[in-house]
Amino acid sequence: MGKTVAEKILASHLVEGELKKGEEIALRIDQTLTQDATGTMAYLEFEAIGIPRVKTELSVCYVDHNLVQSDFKNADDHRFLQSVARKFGLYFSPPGNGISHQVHLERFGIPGKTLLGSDSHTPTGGGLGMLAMGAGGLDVAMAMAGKPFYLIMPKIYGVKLTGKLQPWVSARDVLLEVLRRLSVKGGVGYIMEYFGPGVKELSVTDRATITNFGAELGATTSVFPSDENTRIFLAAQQREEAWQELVADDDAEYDEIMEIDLATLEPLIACPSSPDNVVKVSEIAGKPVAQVLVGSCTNSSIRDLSIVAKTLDNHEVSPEVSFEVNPGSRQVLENISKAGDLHTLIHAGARVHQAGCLGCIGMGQAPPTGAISLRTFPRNFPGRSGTVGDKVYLCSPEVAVASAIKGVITDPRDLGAYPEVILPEKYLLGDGRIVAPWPAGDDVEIVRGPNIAPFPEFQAIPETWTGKVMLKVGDNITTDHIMPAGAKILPLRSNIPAISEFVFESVDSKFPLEMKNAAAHNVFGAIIGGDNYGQGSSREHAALAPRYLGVQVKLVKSFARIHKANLINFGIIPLVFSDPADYDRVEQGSELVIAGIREALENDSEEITVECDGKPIQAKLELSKRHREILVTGSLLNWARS
Ligand code: MIC
Ligand code: SF4
Repeated sequence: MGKTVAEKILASHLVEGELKKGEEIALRIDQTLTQDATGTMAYLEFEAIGIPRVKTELSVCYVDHNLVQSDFKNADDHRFLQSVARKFGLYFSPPGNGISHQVHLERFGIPGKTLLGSDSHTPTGGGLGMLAMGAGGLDVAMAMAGKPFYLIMPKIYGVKLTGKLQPWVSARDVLLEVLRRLSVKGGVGYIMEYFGPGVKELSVTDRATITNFGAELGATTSVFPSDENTRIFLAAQQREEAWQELVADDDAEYDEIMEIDLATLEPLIACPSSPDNVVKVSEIAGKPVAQVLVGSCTNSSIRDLSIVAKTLDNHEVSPEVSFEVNPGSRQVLENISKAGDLHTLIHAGARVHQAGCLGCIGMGQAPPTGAISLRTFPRNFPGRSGTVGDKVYLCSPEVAVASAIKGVITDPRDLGAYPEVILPEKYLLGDGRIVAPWPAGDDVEIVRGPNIAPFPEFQAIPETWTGKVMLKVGDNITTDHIMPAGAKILPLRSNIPAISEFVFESVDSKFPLEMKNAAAHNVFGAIIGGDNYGQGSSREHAALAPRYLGVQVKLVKSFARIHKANLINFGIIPLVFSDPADYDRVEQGSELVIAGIREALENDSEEITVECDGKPIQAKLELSKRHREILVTGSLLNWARS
């Protein structure tokens, strides 16, 4: 039987297991990336593993999230990261150089390779034909140490593209359409693979918009073939030698298929406060907007900013709108400035910022109270912008700029002729600030500021677990709910005791204090959740900080992939209701007893009884052999050491 692109890459990187859907497999990882907000912890973990130098083909340490330096903390972390990159043999991409995913696509991505990144949008690399996956920092640290990456062999969801996009409709709308059809949990357990005649109508950066935003489906990753467009992109990056053709066999089979005729798509928009809350722009046109932000790893390529600039050629930004542009990388900035587009943006009234994540993770750019903010970002989870009760909409650069001009949500087709963007054959590379790995053996000292706290140690789990339900939440809880980000909290990412004070801040601000009071009486915590618990960011802090506070069990209807892996890595037992209706039988404050949990893990039991206020409830242990061993020792680090 023929193979899909994903299956070909999986097969060539398989080191343990069999490529049977639903079974655990281990993959060799060729490249890794980290960003600063998850990277500080990942390198503390790498240090704890005790390997002197990274063992991958290539590893890059990016600084793109924590760019606002309101005190010493972020600046200290930047220096720490620069020094670990030197010591352990990584490339270092400094602040202002761009968003990890954009820069990696431009300068390092290679078709057919595997990439593991400590950020959920790592699948951006799928636009180049890589198998690029997000993971927790500890999994990335293990990959840097030369260990394989473990995952449950996903199913393959084929997305057949036909036709050609109409003017003013772009790659963003393709994935908004997929999200509209499948929802934020529709991709869980799948690799989304794009094929069909419509693929050749999309450039590599269009494809990267789609694979990046595909993270919001909960998919393991998304991938495009590597074809002539891929060669053209790599040639423009002066890296044509990295190209190889990689396409699915004609008789390849997909587990599911959906078809999208690109020609039938209209401009779409995701309404507050979930990426799958999608409607046609024309349905909500006319609502006043206060802020329009173009940028993020989803939509900040040269093409994206050029189309915005070309549209603004004959227009000005409405005085009612704060219109801001966050370029994806220094390369993007250099190229749009050489082409004159940067001048157009500035002249038309844009506030142009340094290249980086910025407002996408609440690092500045919070919108005004009660006002609509339109963003070309991937996420609009409640409060992520930094403003309580925010109204964030997600859309294409075309919809963003049209709305910035008119001051109201606008279908860009109302603007008339669609400007043409002609990209140069060779880009200015803009990579002069990237520092290549230092030679091995150089005596480098790691620079540690006072913001870096030692890594917490966790105990093995007991034979019988007793504790209390400290919080009960509903469906689609994001890691932004569990461990919020933003300019105030992000600088604490390398200090678990400090950051744990903010766990579940927007859901129940008393949670950390109540956990501490419980811990003082030796009472451990459980959290009850609904479906797709832990969707969104890969931040392992959403497991690590609750664990530090004493959360040891999570009992939910279903988990998001990366969060579940992070829970296991830090010794939190992930239980799934055998009967989802039992969710209603557990209350906040319920007392839980799980007798024989250790034995159940050791004996490969697939179910366990949880006594809830004296009444039995059945829960599933959906865990591999390796997961069980890790949970028994208390954490992946304990397991690796043993
Ligand atoms: C995000 O977009 O949520 C982030 C911030 O990039 C995260 C990583 C983090 O929380 O540091 C992600 O996507 O994994
Ligand atoms: Fe940065 Fe936003 Fe992309 Fe996350 S989603 S990596 S915060 S730009």
